[in-house]
Amino acid sequence: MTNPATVHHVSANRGRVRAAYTLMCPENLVENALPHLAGVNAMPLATPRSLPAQFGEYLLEFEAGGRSTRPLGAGFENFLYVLDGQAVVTAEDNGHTLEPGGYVFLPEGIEFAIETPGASRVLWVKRRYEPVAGIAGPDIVVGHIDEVTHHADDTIGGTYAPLLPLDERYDMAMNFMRFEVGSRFQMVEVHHQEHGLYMLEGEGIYYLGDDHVEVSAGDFIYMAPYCPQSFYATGNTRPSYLLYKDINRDGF
Ligand code: UGY
Ligand code: MN
Repeated sequence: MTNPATVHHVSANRGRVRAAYTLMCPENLVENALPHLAGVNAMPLATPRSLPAQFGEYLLEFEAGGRSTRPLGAGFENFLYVLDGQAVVTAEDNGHTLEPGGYVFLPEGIEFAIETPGASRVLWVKRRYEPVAGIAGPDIVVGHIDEVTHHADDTIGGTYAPLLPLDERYDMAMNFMRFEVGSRFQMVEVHHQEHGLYMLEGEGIYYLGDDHVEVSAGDFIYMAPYCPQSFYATGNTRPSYLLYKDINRDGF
């Protein structure tokens, strides 16, 4: 059973689809299968079928022994982040054993296999790489959230830590954002990049378009280009989220 049966009634639903954003909460997610994944509940959070997402983001719930049965990721660059459990990602004959907070980025053209010895949850982000003449493609990146550098950012009232290099070879960022309870953005951002936001810890209030929505760990928000956005950190523990953002390209 995927979801604890805590929400039975539409009046308690928090999921939303609006012109500029989608909010999906754990109680909204429906079990789903994808090809070449055995023993894996592969739930799309954002795809081109939602608002105009130009990337895919999936929550993969592995049973013990869940695995890919053929190479995955062809035609895309791929990012995998372990939320809990352990996952082994193999690419170019190298096996990467990822613990919670561990991640791997594979440039387009590198396929991968994935398996988990025990039950595990993994976020998978994929997009088609946008090459630019005269700029080399990105490199493989393997890392862990405990090893990244956190930068203070007054405009968001918190810190951000890039999990990937931000130089112009990369057309996507995955940033770990963390906030002190009671802090808030100092501005309402409106920008041409889109976001996939997965709440890792804590809770807060997200201002999206014309709405204020309560969010907490396990929630996912897709923000379309130009979606007005601002965050207030509430609750008792520091909220944090993992944020996909397209970078270094203008979308033409
Ligand atoms: O980088 C960003 O655009 C980030 N500050 N946005 C967000 O957290 N909603
Ligand atoms: Mn933003």
